Amino acid sequence: MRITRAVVCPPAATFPDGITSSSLGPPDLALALAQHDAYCQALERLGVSLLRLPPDPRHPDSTFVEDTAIVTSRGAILTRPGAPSRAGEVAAVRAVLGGWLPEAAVVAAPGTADGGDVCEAGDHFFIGLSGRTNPEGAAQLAEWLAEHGFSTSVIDIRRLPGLLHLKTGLSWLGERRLLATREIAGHEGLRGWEIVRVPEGEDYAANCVRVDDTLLIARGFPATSAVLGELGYALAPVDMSEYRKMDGGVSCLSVRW
Ligand code: CIR
Repeated sequence: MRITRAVVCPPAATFPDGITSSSLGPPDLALALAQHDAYCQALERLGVSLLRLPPDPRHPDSTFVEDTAIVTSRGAILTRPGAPSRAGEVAAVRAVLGGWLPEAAVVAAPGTADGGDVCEAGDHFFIGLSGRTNPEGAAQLAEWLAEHGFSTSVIDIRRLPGLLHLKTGLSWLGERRLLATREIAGHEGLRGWEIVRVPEGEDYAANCVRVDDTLLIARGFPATSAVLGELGYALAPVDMSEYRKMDGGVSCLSVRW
């Protein structure tokens, strides 16, 4: 799917109160806002029109909009986030998507699912089973995607402690090619796909977003940038330091379609 639109939501004043497992310290809100601005500009330079939600201080993690919806070329499905504190984030995204998409399905209880666990790879979707996306949620996503003509496979990452979401360690680079951390690269669910491994020590760079032939990637990971550059991708680096402190990566800051 060629990406032309994205929903974004800047961090609110409560952003440092969000969920995190990182020990990198609290995020600097002013810097996070500046990084968000630069992220938005990078998407716009790549031809993506943005739908901007207002900051939502009631939900500290609301800037990670990706987790609330999956939008495909054939429709959208709203998630039911696995972290209870994030459940209320879906309404704002539902409202903004409603203006653009005729119908949006929803993940229903007892299912839970986060968009960060859904990796689109053309007509195939990898669905991560994680601490956030449970088997019921993954099954509902798989059923909905199948009804819309997509194939799916489930990748269980519950025993891979370094990964909050599937896409924390996996990104689609186009055609049959994936970028993956070592931790996930050998997963049997990825057999048959060409895997580009993220160089040692740069796992955070595994989460990137492809827009046409350009990859939006985290700045500061030179070995990964070199590998991707050699493969012929144009790179659009963005500063992510403040989002990394809250366990967020490049893809988390937008819902794209
Ligand atoms: C959370 O723990 O839910 C947020 N602090 C980070 C969410 C990152 N989202 C993503 O990877 N799609």
